[in-house]
Amino acid sequence: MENSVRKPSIWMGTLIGALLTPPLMAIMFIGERFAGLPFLPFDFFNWIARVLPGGLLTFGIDSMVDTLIAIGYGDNLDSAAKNSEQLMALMIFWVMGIVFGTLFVAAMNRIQIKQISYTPGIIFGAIVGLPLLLISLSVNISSVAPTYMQVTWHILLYVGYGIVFGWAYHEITSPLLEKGKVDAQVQGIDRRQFMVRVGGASAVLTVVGAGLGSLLTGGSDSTTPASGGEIALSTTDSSNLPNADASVIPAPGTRPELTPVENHYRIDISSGLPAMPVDYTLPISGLVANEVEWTLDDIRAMPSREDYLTMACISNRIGGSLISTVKWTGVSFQHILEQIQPTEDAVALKITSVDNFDEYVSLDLIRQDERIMLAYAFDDAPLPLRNGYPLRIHIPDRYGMKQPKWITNIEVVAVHEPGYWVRRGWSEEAIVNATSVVDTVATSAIYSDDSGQMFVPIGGMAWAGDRGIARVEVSIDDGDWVEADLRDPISERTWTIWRYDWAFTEGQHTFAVRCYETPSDGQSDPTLQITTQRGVRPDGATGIHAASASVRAPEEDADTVEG
Ligand SMILES: Nc1nc2c(c(=O)[nH]1)N[C@H]1C(S)=C(S)[C@@H](COP(=O)(O)O)O[C@H]1N2
Ligand SMILES: [Mo]
Repeated sequence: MENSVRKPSIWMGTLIGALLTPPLMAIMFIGERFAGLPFLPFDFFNWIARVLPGGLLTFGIDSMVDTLIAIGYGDNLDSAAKNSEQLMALMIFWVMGIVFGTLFVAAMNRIQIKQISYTPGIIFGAIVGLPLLLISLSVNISSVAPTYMQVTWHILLYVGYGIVFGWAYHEITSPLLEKGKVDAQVQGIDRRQFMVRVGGASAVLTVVGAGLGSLLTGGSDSTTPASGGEIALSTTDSSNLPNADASVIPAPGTRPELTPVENHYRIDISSGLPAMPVDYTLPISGLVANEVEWTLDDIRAMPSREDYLTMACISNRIGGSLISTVKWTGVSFQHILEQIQPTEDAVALKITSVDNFDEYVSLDLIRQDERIMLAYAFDDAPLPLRNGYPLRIHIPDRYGMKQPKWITNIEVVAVHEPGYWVRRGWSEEAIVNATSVVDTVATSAIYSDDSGQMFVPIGGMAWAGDRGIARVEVSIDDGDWVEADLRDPISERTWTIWRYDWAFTEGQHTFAVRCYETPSDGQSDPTLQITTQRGVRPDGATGIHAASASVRAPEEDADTVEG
């Protein structure tokens, strides 16, 4: 009889994998929302991102960013990038399910099974599930469920997944086993009907699961600490900033001088947000006379400093959106060194984060610069989870890659080693490059002076870390560089808003900008920003930003700026 059994094509396995994997993801999603259990597609993706060589990863991210900019997501790059990263994670997991489905049917076709048995399915579930479980246990930082729960949950899920695969295989072969020789046509119809039913059930389960899961949350991007218990409410009133009396008014359409905290850019190595323990403490150990383990309240009770700071990602492109300005509050690391008393041979702090990100900060640098801080607040409210709750560091004049978030441990060590991104080929010092950007050509704010001459306000920002902006110049249609007006910045470490009101001629024009940073000695001439176009890797982008706009007299005003 067995000779008459026509084995299903392995493409049936492909289809089964494609159909059965989305419901598995949906159930995992519910588990994550309900019980804080790991969501394996994200864990798997984060793991791949870590084991891939740095260059390959950067290439992948660069291509993704290029695509996002090309399809018009340039303004919202960081959240668009996170979303596409998550989409990519789901796709990869699905494709994996498809591959496994194919292999499963191929394997089943080789072993002759005479009656229904759960064993092959369970074995299959274990083969797929075990490595994923181990990966999850090693990289997951967002789960709040105890380990035994995580293990039990995934064993159940994968045994179930395997059993359903086994059952599906049985269903597509059993009519033949039972009825013996059946003609190919009947066989085809049976299989087709079966697949349609599985597809329907799979679609229902997936939609219900995803819907239920998202009902349980405001989205994983919530700014409320998952387990910190504090709600971030900004109390900073932007009409009350230190530069409130500045005479230069930003051109309409210039970016907000103070970034609303919820719009602060976000860049990190994981697709999800980590969970921080409710009873968080910060241990500082290693080469110190006085080991400490501080609670957040201990740290908040220390003498604090407040600084308005602009921070940018080293991956920010010229004119990009990975740059923001808010008020930071924290404790000077000089104060912390006094408490812990590093020993003679101590050289650096090794800072480790919940996501295994790490960076080193030299003690000499701290001793020279009281501004290096352990920060706990943005705009007077606890750090949002996405921006590093409960503690992060800030070092003046460095790109974000030098500023770990979600700090869980500080060890005082004798050797300054390269940190997470430095090991992956990025700049060792990561000193920010001076940069300037055209935000707006405010064609809707065209005005005329007494003589009837019409002007269009042009504006944007310039930033050079803690070095300060001495001068900004604009060039229209490659003409001479003319000086723009500078608004007093909120602080010497925030971006400077500039404005230039141009006596325009109608038409399509190009507006380029460049800045000069204040020389460190305060004596010599200001230094021009690097104007050579250079990509972000490894030292951060340089080059001139320009925008083009069509400018007409107000009757038929055009309001378009193209980067
Ligand atoms: N723990 C941790 N800290 C981190 C990172 C990270 O991936 N993990 N990314 C760094 C990078 S590359 C940048 S640009 C800044 C971004 O900080 P933000 O997300 O608050 O804007 O965080 C830095 N600190
Ligand atoms: Mo970054």
